[in-house]
Amino acid sequence: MKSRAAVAFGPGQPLKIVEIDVAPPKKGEVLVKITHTGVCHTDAFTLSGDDPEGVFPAVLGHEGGGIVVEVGEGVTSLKPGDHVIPLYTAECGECKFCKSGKTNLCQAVRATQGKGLMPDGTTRFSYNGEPIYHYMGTSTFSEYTVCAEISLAKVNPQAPLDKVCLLGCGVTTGIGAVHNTAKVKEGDTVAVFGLGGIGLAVIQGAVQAKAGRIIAVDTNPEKFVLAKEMGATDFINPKDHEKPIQDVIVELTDGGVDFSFECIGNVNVMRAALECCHKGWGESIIIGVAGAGQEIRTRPFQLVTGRVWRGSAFGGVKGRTQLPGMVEEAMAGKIRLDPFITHRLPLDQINEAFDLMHEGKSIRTVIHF
Ligand code: NAD
Ligand code: AHE
Ligand code: ZN
Ligand code: ZN
Repeated sequence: MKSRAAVAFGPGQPLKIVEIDVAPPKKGEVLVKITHTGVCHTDAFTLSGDDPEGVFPAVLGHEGGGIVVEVGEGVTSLKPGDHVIPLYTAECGECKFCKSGKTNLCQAVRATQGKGLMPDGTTRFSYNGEPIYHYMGTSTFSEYTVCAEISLAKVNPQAPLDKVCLLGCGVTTGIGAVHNTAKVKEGDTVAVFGLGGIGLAVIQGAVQAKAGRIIAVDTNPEKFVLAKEMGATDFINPKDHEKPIQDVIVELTDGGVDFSFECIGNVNVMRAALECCHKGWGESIIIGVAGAGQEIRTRPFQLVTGRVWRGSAFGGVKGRTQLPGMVEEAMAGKIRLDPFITHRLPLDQINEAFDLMHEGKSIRTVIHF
């Protein structure tokens, strides 16, 4: 079938809106009509060419919501008409990772997903007869996309897809990192580096966990307005200080924070986020994605003296099991989505969403088809 899509033809190039061909779903696959998609910084990261897994031409997008149109052979858990959120972290329930009870990082389709291919090693997208690659197993920047059955969470059909699409990445990642990865407890002091969609969701999670103090850090002071509205208690612009920002935070907090979250993808900030943690127990969670060749550094003494470095992907959330419940929480007002949606644009204007993000003007732009 034909589908309007925003195609990334090469690194650093604007997306091009074209009509692509989408082949029917094969065994274990599902054709989804995407109604809405957010634009996450990771889409911009991959488009920039910095992603070691970035392949072109590709249909990017991984923060979407849609409706099942057709199911392939053997698909039993979904049927046409079901409302779904595509998952870049699948959940097969059967692999070593799923069964471990220790991680959400299902590996059932991860290898092919990282190559921009469906699990059988081929692509369902083409343009002028030439293959177009998939992205993160989701490719939500297309009116129609094909996902593995295990890469789709079935959600309440009453849920507004133009909002709950944000649970496909940003909001879930931030909230999940607080509860599943860090396990923030009442009264804890938290520092959040980077106040985009991820950082704001961390603040929301920290408020839910009843953190005592939530220190919001960003080089763009305009981001403090929403961070405050979300529940942050302290605001720091590193540009206002001559000292390293970790020293400023350690002084402000009588020795450092209980938890810090890096929500930028800057390896220097990752170091600062670790080093602002309290000696003996402070934990720093890396959420930001850094480019090819980038590495983190600190003195091992930082770890010897009890600080912990962790990472979090999709907030440690198991998508098929847990996302439907998070959608219910959003519908019940327990998870706020509205503050994240600063802009709405039609697919034709998707490049403006990237501009708004790079200019620091948006938190999330939701694209409609
Ligand atoms: P965003 O661009 O909306 O927000 C980033 C924020 O960081 C901006 O407010 C910016 O002003 C701020 N910033 C930039 N440099 C800074 C610095 N040196 N010091 C302080 N603040 C600084 O991005 P986003 O969509 O919120 O994504 C944030 C990061 O999280 C990205 O790296 C993205 O790829 C990553 N991410 C990871 C996961 C995961 O599962 N691990 C999921 C989603 C996004
Ligand atoms: N492809 C990159 C890594 C990108 C990355 O770390 N992705 C995050 C999700 S970002 C969503 O906005 C993630 O979940 N990673 C775990 C996984 O399995 O991909 C690279 O460096 O190769
Ligand atoms: Zn994302
Ligand atoms: Zn699995």
